[in-house]
Amino acid sequence: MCNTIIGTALPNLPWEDKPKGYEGILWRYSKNPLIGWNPTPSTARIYNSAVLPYEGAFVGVFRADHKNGRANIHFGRSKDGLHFDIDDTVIPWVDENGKPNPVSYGYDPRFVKIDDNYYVVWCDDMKGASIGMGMTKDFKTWTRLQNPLMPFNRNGVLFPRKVNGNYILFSRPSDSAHTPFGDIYMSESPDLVYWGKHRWVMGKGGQGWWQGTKIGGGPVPIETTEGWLMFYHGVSGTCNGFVYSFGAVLFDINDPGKVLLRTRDYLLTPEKDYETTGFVPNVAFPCANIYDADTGRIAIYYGAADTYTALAFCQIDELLEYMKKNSEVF
Ligand code: BMA
Repeated sequence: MCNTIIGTALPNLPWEDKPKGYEGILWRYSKNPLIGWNPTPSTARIYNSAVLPYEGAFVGVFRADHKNGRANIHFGRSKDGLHFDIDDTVIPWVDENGKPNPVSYGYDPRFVKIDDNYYVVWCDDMKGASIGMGMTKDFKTWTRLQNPLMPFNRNGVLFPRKVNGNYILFSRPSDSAHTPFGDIYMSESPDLVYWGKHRWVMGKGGQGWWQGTKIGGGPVPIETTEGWLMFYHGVSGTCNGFVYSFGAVLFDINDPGKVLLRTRDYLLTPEKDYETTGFVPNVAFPCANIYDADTGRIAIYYGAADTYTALAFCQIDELLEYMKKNSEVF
């Protein structure tokens, strides 16, 4: 029994033991990728997507690049968290009065359950990249909420509960295009409508180069006895383009803007063919994690090469012990 993750048991968590002799803290699912090219009639690639447990099975919001090259978000279900039945049509968003309110494009969704509501936070179009937010209770009616922040911004990550009476949203302010810079900021709201108390949380850089160009929040943070654990992506610029790896960071439980530990080295960088080869080579982009609080096992869904959906695993105590010995906070 592991008591480090503050959450519920998930005995049907997708899982595979660490391969014998493997020295890393995070290991890949041996049957990756989970989702390959042209997964549904209207979509060319499904990646950078988010999954949550639901009634003994799983639900997810999926970033789908359509066959005209434009991205939008689809809903899907899975019995085992490994095989997905994804709608061929986009999520039918309505406004707060129930009128259709489609998004012009949407990508990199995060999915979070707060009380009995399921919130989607994605990269939205507000005359340029911005944070979109919406919610559903039943995966049938999908209500778009107001955009929480001004453009330009991406990588919105909503915490799974209020902290000190406020909802917490991480974001990565940027310019409109494929931004060549970026740090993670935090905003607070009492009601998911009015956002303020904006502040800087963590920046690119460090001794290593893997996160030297920009960083961005990843999956919904996991509440643990040691703090909030979040995986995040770090980008390095090479003469052949950007390389997206990911690491982990631990924040103070009562002050999520305070970094306690941060992996000095990446936990996963593109190495496998499905990560180094695809629509955009050399991208590993985590958007979701699910976990079993009883065992401390964590499964991380990440997009690979802007083409595939892949899965990796770790165990919370092993990860935290590693982070204590291999942290660089700057
Ligand atoms: C980012 C986002 C991600 C994408 C990554 C690599 O800016 O657009 O969706 O995975 O670039 O192309």
